[in-house]
Amino acid sequence: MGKQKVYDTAKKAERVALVGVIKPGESPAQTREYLEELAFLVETAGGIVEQIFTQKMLKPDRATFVGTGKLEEIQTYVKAEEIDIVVFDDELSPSQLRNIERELQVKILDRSNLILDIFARRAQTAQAKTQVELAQLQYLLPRLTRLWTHLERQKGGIGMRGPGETQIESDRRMILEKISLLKERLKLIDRQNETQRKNRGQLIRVALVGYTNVGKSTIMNMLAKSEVFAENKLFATLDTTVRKVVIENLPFLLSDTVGFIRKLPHHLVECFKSTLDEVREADILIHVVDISHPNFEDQIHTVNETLKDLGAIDKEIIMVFNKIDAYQVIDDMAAVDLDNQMETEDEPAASAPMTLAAFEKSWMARDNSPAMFISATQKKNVEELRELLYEKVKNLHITRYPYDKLLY
Ligand SMILES: Nc1nc2c(ncn2[C@@H]2O[C@H](COP(=O)(O)OP(=O)(O)OP(=O)(O)O)[C@@H](O)[C@H]2O)c(=O)[nH]1
Ligand SMILES: [Mg+2]
Repeated sequence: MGKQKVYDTAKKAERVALVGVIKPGESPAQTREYLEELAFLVETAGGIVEQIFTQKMLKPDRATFVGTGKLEEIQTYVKAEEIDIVVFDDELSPSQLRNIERELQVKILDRSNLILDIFARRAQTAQAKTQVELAQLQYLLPRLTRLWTHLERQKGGIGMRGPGETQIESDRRMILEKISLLKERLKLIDRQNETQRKNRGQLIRVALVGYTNVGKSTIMNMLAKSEVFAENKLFATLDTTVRKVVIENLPFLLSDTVGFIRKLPHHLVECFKSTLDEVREADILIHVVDISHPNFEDQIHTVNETLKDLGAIDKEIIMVFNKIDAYQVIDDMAAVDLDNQMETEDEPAASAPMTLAAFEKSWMARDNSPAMFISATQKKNVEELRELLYEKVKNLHITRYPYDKLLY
């Protein structure tokens, strides 16, 4: 880990261009947020975003993702500005990848392998490392041909068949063997973790869930007085941490886990299912939201969809709106920077800005799951959160263990 960091910073940061397709019905503000998030992912991976290309399309082009005219425009820019990597906001099919690479002649990444790359850097435990490696190999498998045709072309275009094909076959076999080996290894780790979880006894289990970078680990540290790694980057947390928390004299278990993001690669969700067992088996979920983020309602939606996917949406959920200290009435000047780089047209009027108090009111009226508005870093309304947790955990404990008078 340490070594890797030294190597990364010593190397010149790679220059990156982003490409996104604007779908019908998507507002320019949404598109801007989506691409800002992609830019944040690139920064987290150590790159510098130099330019953003967008194109309005019904759906991405099957062969080249964007239209050929746009691709030429990107090609001209990439050459002139010595861009190292072009990152696409959606997962590219193997043939799209091949076609685009042939045109642009630089490293092409899509959203999926960018996320995989960040996960690979962040993974600490054997479990996370194995999960990421498995996801990477599964991503690679259908794209193997591309690597080899590329190589063949460099050697002088001998054609697609012949020795290249044999090589692909043996590579495929090797990768398949590795995949089944990793799956076995994961099963073993899962069994060990399961035993560990069973040994934890009767304590009520609470899990922090939410979009990436919303403050889950910061809240964990605050409630559990622990020191889980938190920072302003995406996916600071990959491994689940569980701590025993005692409020008044009531103990329960609190877990902090990997954050969600839109368009999380499918393989990755599959591979991380066991890390997310903690969420599936929790009694209460604390859904943390970064209310200072312009797109936080979209993020709530993504988290709810992921929870549905995991079969965890029907649990008791406490909504915690964090970062109220940074909340500001959103005005359109906020993201001028990105606007200048993007060619979006006639922006419709933004929806009426809302004060925090108005938002609190409207949220409480609309949804009857309990909600808290806090600032973890400024310690605002933290006591109220503790009290609410105490009540919820106590109630659950009483219903579950009616004869247990030991605790309170
Ligand atoms: N302004 C403000 N910043 C906060 C607050 N809580 C957390 N942060 C910051 O938000 C960033 C992300 O915090 P984390 O706790 O790492 O977030 P996370 O949800 O665990 O993120 P991942 O593990 O990456 O999914 C850090 O820079 C925190 O200091 C808050 O109440 N107000
Ligand atoms: Mg975290």
